[in-house]
This record gives sequence, C-alpha cells and structure tokens, in this order.
Amino acid sequence: MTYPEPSCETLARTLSAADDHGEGSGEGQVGIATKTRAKPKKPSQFKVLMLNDDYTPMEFVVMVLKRFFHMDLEQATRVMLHVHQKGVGVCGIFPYEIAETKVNQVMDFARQNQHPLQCTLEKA
Ligand code: TYC
Repeated sequence: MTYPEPSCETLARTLSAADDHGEGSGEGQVGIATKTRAKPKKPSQFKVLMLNDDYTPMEFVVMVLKRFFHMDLEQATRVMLHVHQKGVGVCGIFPYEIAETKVNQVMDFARQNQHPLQCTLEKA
C-alpha cells in the first residue's frame, strides 16, 4: 500500500499543530511559513530623477545620460535640456536595486569630477 506525498500545505499544518501546545490559536504560534502567492507581485518600479544645478556643465550631464542610461546623443541632450529648464527630469524607470545602483553610479561619477550634480529615486 502506498500513500500519496503530502502537499506542502498539509506538512505545514502538521508542523504547526505539533508546535502548538494548546495555548490557543493566533499569537505565539510556531510553524514554518510555507504560503506561496498564487500570483507573485511584480517588483515595484522606481524613477531615477536628475536634478538641475547652476554649476554642472551641460556636456557632463549629457555624458552621464549616455554612459549610465544608454541614451544616444539626441535623447541625452533632450533630457538634459528638460532638466535644465524644468529643474528635474526622469532618466529612466527600474526595479529598486537597479535604480539605486544607477543613482550611486551617477553620484560617484559626479563627485569624482567635482560636479554638484544630484540624482535621486522616486517610487514610480
Ligand atoms: N544648469 C546647468 C548649466 O547651466 C546644466 C545642467 C543640466 C545641470 C541638467 C544639471 O541635471 C542637470 N550648466
């Protein structure tokens, strides 16, 4: 006689029941969290924003946009001029860790070149 493999949920309930020493349900229960989402959430997206300042040369901002955001000269110039005129502009939208890396790369590169260029994150 063979038995079917118990499902993950069945095992979780068994373990949870074994750990529950009759203190009632709810708080203090010990068990293994095995719940998985049927529909995994998409990683949330973040805008990388570039801020205007009075000192960073336009050519440097264009170089940054080409180097770290893979824009061509025309697109990089358009975004740079938008930031120059409006004060802020979007360089791209990425998952959190990638957006954070881009911000750090831009800030490090600006600092190395002694420009006050600022870059930040905002939830998309
Ligand atoms: N305002 C700068 C200048 O006139 C150019 C500039 C554009 C600086 C965009 C920062 O994010 C920026 N030299």
